[in-house]
Amino acid sequence: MKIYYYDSLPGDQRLPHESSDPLPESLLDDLGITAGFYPSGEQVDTIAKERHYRNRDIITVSPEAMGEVYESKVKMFFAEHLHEDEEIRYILDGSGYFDVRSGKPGAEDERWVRVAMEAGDFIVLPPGIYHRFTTDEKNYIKAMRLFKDEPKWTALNRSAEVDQNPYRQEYVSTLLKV
Ligand code: KMT
Ligand code: NI
Repeated sequence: MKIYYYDSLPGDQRLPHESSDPLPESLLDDLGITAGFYPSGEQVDTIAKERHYRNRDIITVSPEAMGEVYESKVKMFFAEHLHEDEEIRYILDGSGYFDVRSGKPGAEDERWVRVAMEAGDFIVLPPGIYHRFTTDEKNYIKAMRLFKDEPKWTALNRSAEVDQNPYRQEYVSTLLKV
């Protein structure tokens, strides 16, 4: 797993877009994100149990697996959005990028942070954090998606209205304390 500020220069979203700006050491913590490496799936079972996750599925995002809808799916995953539930992903194979918003909302330091993930990496995004996903230049990732109860797919794309969502407001209040 590699973490850096996204350079925000034009160009395909699947390129690394790595800026050289130094990243604060505690950034993921400050954002309420848990991430790491699990060499075996057993540790996923443990975290799922601890957090009362009862459901999971496995998704492969690639042109082979998705056919002609691949490009539109990749664009959809890349729209900035939030969920009212945690988002847990465990990468089984391939690689891709999770971009998460850092900084105080609306402030100049509200920047994208890119988390480059590969097999064995996991990430837990808190409810209310704005984020997006893309495959990288290899166009292949296989990931486990974990859910507390029913698969809750609802992605709320960023808007003035979603900025006021109670889960968003709650998340922002934790950021302002940091
Ligand atoms: C997401 O949250 O955008 C996704 O689940 C994308 C597929 S998981 C690699
Ligand atoms: Ni999401």
